[in-house]
Amino acid sequence: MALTPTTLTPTTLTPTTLTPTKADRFSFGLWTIGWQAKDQFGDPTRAPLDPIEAVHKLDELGAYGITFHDDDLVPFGATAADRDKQLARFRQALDETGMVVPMVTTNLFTHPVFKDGGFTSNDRSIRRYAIRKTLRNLELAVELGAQTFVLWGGREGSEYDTAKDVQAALDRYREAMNLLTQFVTDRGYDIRFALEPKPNEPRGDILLPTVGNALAFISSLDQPELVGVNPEVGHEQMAGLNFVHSVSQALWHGKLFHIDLNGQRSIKFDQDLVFGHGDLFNAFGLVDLLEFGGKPGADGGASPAYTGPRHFDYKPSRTEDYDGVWDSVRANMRTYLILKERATAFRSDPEVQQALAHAKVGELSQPTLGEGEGYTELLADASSFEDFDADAAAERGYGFVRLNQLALEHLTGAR
Ligand code: GLT
Ligand code: MN
Ligand code: MN
Repeated sequence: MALTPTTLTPTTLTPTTLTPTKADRFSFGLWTIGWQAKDQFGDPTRAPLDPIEAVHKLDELGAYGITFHDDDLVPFGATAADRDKQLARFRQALDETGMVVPMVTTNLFTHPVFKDGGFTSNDRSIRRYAIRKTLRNLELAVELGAQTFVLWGGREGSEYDTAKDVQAALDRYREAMNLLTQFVTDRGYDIRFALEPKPNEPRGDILLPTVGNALAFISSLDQPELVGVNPEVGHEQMAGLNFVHSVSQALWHGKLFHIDLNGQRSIKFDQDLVFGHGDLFNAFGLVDLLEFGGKPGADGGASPAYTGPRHFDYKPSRTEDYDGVWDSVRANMRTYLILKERATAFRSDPEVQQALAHAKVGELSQPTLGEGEGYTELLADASSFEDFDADAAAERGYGFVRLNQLALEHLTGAR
């Protein structure tokens, strides 16, 4: 197809559809825009950001929610009076803007006390302290109306196999999770937990490194229904995994309680780039999944697969001043909306529908066995084996490349 200015003019991308509104449910972590860009090798390049300013600015830019770690909002070790004062200021900013707090999380990784972890530290007194710190923050999360409590166990892990009894660590992880779910059940709190996997960094190896590991762990808990996952784009991609597959399986288990959107370019350190600034093709697949991957039900699969917050967990690059920080906030939301538009165009293109049919994508939803059929009937069906012409069936191509090229052309605005 010739790329003329006409064919490259996006028909569905209008300023209106690309302007974020509260209905889009975009949220940002206070630690993302508030990151002062101190890294392993260099000092901060930005001044601290007042959480109150963060609330106002995010509201102005079209986000609906803000999330935080206890220590992002109230500095570690603050007096009770200072804590109350800061929380009052924060609540006022929320009231003034209508911004909500859909998720809260606890910092069990910055203070040196957590150098060997929180819930799974070898030191029992530190494990007890970590649970207490989490319980205090859980109360705050409930007070602020959060529906999800994320647990990223960045320090739960080891560098040396001799230094950590992994099975004992998993016992302690489970003990902590069972206590937390018991606590919210007893108190009647309406909040669920979401474990955030990451393979490594800051620890050499982190426990529950992938979505799959976390899902298996959750099935061993006392109240598994209260615990799901908070997958992050870059964390799965750091392990060379396909994020769309990870999220699909989380959805399949009914465990996608929250999501961290960002960008990552291949297997390396955690880049926390703006959403779409890493593997753009995979980002397209993800938005298509979240928006249009609903299970076929009464509406034939037209409802979104995921209705929770679209939460951005990224780091505005160290090169940026505050103008750059706010540009990066806009970029995250705009990219999501662009991809949503592109996925809509992809889905509604008759040529795509024809290519999907040719690729038999829909046929996979058809059960392999017929109604009431079991192995007896299957064994009796000569057409499934004795008379089946495997060579003939093997000859036909699926046309996946053409389908993927159509996706690329929609993604790039060429169609
Ligand atoms: C930290 C980490 C993120 C987690 C945050 C929640 S903290 O910034 O890199 O991926 O989501 O604890
Ligand atoms: Mn990350
Ligand atoms: Mn994250």
